[in-house]
Amino acid sequence: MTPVKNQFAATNEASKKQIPINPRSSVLLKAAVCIALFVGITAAALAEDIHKITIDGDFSDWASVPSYYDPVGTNVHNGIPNTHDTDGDTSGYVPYYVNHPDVDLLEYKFTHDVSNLYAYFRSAGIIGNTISNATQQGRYYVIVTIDVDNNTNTGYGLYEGGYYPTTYGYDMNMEFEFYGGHPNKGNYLNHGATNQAQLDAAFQDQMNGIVRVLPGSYKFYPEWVWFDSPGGPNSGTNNLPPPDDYASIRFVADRGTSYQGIIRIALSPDGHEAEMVAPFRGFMRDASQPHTSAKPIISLGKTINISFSLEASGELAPGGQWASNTAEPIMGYYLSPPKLQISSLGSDGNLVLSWNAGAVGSLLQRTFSLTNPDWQVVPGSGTTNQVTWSVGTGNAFFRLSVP
Ligand SMILES: [Ca+2]
Ligand SMILES: [Ca+2]
Ligand SMILES: [Ca+2]
Repeated sequence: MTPVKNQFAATNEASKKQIPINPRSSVLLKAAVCIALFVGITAAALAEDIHKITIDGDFSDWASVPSYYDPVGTNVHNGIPNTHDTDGDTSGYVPYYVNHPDVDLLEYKFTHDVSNLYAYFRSAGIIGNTISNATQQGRYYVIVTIDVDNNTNTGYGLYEGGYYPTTYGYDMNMEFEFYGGHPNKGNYLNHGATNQAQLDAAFQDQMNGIVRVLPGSYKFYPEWVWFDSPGGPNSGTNNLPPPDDYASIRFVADRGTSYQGIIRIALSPDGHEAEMVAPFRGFMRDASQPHTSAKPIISLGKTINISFSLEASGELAPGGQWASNTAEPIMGYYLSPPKLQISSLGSDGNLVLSWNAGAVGSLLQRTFSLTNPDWQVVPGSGTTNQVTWSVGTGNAFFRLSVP
């Protein structure tokens, strides 16, 4: 088989890295057909398969995603009461128990596809449950905090926000706010500032579609809703520069006006479960120039660490107090590219190439030679995850191109 490393190296897309993985390729060689599969590298980190999740309140699409669990009720974990106050902001603070079933996280999951992060929460009580009356407007937060560079020297430690048990290195959030009895907004946050001057610089960066991953703090953060449309009354106030000039952002504050951007959430009919999506693009791009080729902060092939918290005010809680529940983080989550594989070779000589169902939208490309390759999209491959190829007598090379 002709070495293809150099051809691959000409691209930036993680999904195109080459591993000859399938033992059936030897069969193919006997048939005088050399099949090169360009798939994701194998990582030592937690490499979960990609899944396509629909944000619709039906949780059957999560069935094959691995679960993580958090204690219930008055249980203590790592010396920290399960649901607790958020009054502390030091690493050594030991919070006290607050009875607040709505934020009592029991189970959580995380997955991704080629362009989105997805989080799943199951609570003992009702997610997003907030009071609304003449004098009270309740607050509820579904929070996913991400160490986007797998580096504890950037970002902040959870304790600064009153979240325990604490872990470190969190740079950005995807979160959803419920306020005064309704879903209010889904937004991104950047925790890469430790003072007002750095915060001002971060706002300027984000207006230009840039996030710098820097040492940060809980206290100083821009918070924005991303819209896949130009600015307007119900969308952004800042149009973004190319290559994101189809989009706009609006800086938001908690308890503010309601906006529907690209971070979305759906609850189960009983309110115990939530599924949430945050597209990669809302995490913006790094500061390299020109900006049109700046790298996305979140993309396939990266390894991230992920913390889950539920947090709410206390009007509807038996304990009557603000409380939160933070889970053990998912460490070393590898954003695996879709896997291209040969799923069958029929006696008729037909070859079935397939890739993850969650990666529908990717394009299968083929070339007949790796010398001056002419990669052509296999017709119809963009709407399926399986293509049948009639094997001839020459060579054929395949790769999967993610959107
Ligand atoms: Ca669903
Ligand atoms: Ca819990
Ligand atoms: Ca970090």
